Amino acid sequence: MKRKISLWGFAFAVLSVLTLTANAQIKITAEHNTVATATKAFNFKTVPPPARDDAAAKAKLQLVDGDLDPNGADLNALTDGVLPDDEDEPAKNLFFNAGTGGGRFSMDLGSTIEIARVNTYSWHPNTRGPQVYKLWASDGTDPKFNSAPKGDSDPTTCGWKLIAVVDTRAKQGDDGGQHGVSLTDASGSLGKYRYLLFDFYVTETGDDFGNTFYSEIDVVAKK
Ligand SMILES: [Ca+2]
Ligand SMILES: [Ca+2]
Repeated sequence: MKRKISLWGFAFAVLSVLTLTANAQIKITAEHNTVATATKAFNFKTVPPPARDDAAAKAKLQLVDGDLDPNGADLNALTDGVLPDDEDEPAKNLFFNAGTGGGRFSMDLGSTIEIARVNTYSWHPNTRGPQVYKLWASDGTDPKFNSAPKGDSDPTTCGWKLIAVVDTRAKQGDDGGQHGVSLTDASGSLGKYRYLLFDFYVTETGDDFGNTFYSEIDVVAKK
């Protein structure tokens, strides 16, 4: 288990550097409601609240690498439009298994669409609140396209484009509460894609419980 954590951590450090040059136009908006202010409405300053009828609602999700925590929900919880009612509700969140360094899953939207934004939401009273992840996207047309590249392989070598590296951990102070992230592009479109690939990472390795409680992921089609 220790080995797995360091592997994912290494991949994260390497790819963080690459992203800075790859996607200068992508805007990452990360907002936070503290434990005291978070409510089940998931209201943020500018990040829209989670939607039930977004383009991810009918997407097919597949676990590519890693183990989900049996105390949590399955992948469908990310796109079902259902939100936890309070800050520590394992059954309504997806999270990777305790003691592991996170994992990878894919989302098939069914057809290629122009994506205006991708929003991710999480809620937990302490270190499982913030989000640390990478997102790739693909239209699936590259002859080398692999829809399920394992966690130790670089998706950009098999038809994926890195969209964003997200890290909402506070530089200092409390990370607990609700985190809402919205990925947009200055052009109004993130691009035309059918497949999304997420790597979720632990927020800390001080104990076995660093895997984030993810409540929902929305993919919003450009109108
Ligand atoms: Ca949704
Ligand atoms: Ca949900």
